[in-house]
Amino acid sequence: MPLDLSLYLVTDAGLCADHGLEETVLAAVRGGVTLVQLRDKHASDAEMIDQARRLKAALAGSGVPLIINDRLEVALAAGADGLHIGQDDGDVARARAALGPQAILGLSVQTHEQLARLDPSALDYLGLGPVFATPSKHDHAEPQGFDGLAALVAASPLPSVAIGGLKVEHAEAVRQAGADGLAVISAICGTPDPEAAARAFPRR
Ligand code: TZP
Ligand code: MG
Repeated sequence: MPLDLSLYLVTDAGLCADHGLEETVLAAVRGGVTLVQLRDKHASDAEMIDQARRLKAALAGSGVPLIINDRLEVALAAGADGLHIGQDDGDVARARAALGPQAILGLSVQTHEQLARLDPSALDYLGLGPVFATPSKHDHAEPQGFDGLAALVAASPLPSVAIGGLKVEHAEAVRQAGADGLAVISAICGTPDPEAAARAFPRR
């Protein structure tokens, strides 16, 4: 299955609570989301494994992969399709070795130094940002804007997805910056109609 980064939904337990996590994710997939990342900074590993297994079952047959944020052990235990890690979330080589060659492995990158250091052979894609400041991540790095994003994309050895404060109206600028897609939390989760919110993004 080729990796389609065009519209990447990252979940948030609080923002997805209105319609329920599974229902929000399924609605978003009906609306055109191409990749789902389960992200929960507060759940225990056991809770996250349970959520991941339920989401994985719900997504069966959709062709949309389920990626786990940060926690390698959760990704392994839940049989998820992949893992997304940040700069401080452990070793890329170790994650690749544990997950095997078929799994999707993504890394968040904020700077050119980080780009210069990474081993692209162990990774499938990069998350680049934040493009804008966002209340959805309390400890985010300095916002890049679209010029900073374009510079990171130009230096990236891998497919990339932009993240951070992105809404429908930014899709064209993200495309022009060269990224392969947008990753969003609040533009879909926490909206009154997650399916319509996803559908509003331009197809690629
Ligand atoms: N990483 C960088 S910004 C961000 C993450 C997880 C949050 C993105 O959320 P939103 O609501 O799309 O700005
Ligand atoms: Mg992380």
